[in-house]
Amino acid sequence: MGETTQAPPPSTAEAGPSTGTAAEGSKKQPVVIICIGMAGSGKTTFMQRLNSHLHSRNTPPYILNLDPAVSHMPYSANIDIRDTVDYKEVMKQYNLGPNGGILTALNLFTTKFDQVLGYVEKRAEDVEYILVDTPGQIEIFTWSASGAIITDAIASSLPTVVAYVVDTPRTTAPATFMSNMLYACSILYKTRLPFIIVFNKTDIQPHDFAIDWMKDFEAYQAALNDSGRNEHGESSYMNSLMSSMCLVLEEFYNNLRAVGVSAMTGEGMRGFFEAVEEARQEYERDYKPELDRLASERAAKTEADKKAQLERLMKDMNVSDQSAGGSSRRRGGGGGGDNPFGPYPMNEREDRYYDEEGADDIDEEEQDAIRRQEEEEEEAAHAEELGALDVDEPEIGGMPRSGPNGSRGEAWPRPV
Ligand SMILES: Nc1nc2c(ncn2[C@@H]2O[C@H](COP(=O)(O)OP(=O)(O)OP(=O)(O)O)[C@@H](O)[C@H]2O)c(=O)[nH]1
Ligand SMILES: [Mg+2]
Repeated sequence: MGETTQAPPPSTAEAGPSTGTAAEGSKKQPVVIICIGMAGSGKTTFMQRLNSHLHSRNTPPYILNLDPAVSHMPYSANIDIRDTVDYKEVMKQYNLGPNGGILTALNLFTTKFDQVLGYVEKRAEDVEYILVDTPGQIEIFTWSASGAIITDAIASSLPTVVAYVVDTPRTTAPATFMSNMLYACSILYKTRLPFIIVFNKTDIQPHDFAIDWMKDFEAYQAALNDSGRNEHGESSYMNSLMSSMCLVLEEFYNNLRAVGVSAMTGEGMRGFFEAVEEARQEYERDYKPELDRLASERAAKTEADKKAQLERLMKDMNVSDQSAGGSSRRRGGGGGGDNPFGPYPMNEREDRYYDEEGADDIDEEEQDAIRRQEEEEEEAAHAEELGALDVDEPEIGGMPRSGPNGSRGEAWPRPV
């Protein structure tokens, strides 16, 4: 069944295990394929088909199951949400219905998704494809915060593609086709990821009609006209709405690729993997640079925040660059180069009491204390020259002459 195909270039297979030299950029990252689709569209069966197809090519994928409610899985997943949360237990404990239980289970799982991503990233060296199955109720994944968090987390780490699985036999009516396309459109614009529409179950219903409708507005219009007239031959309100929407969606159709497959028989796998390869290139071309731009914007903002905080701190301490350079201080030395607080050593911060401008504000007593302090310091400096500071000096009045780091601030209480 799984037809032999060399969809992705053979270089990937070669580059995989053989290149241990980590030549930058030579090893392709694996592509993550997230399968999304309406309930019963065949996501899980499609996952199984991809799995067996990739095994037949000797490139087994890494599989994540995010559907907590699946009862039978035809493949074994490397990471399975059911191993972490039991959605039935969640239903009981939180008093929820089935959909609420599934959503809450997914939310709980999302809180640990950084760990999951860690595992995925570790295995990214050894695999070419990472497959992700999503819950049956599409809105649980596509319209929930956790779905968005998971998708964004994966997509910011690895090339990611959305495979939107459509139940082709159930889309033959123009109205259902249109609602499926609208849904696909909303997912595309929400995730902004490269998108592949996978018309599944082509063993029952070939998908050519859908491709015609997507490419040719008039073909869709004709189908609408055939299907939706009332007994008087008038077009219904629904039909006019559909035909307007079809026009709107033209732009959307241009932005995606559509393939037909049968998850049951394996038909169309080659076309699908070709589309995946194209989508990967689109990710590298459009999505990645945008992602990098956002990341560098974030980094620049963090840097600017840090700088602003530092400036605020300096302002609070009244050590702006201008005052440091311009004021006439008694001691201008002190090598401000590496000192984030300005050109004076930190233990001379009290020097601002000596500022001529500020001196008037200090009372006599305070000035005396400062003078005494200064004398002590000059003595110490002199002693240092003579190497006298190597000797343990007795404490004066219970106060050590200097603090553990030689800091005057610690050695002397601030004058009151
Ligand atoms: N004939 C045919 N049947 C298919 C195909 N793919 C899936 N099915 C059938 O469609 C039904 C639903 O398939 P699933 O794979 O469970 O669909 P799903 O989207 O995972 O379903 P939920 O997770 O419950 O939403 C099953 O009975 C499958 O056997 C296909 O390509 N051809
Ligand atoms: Mg399923």
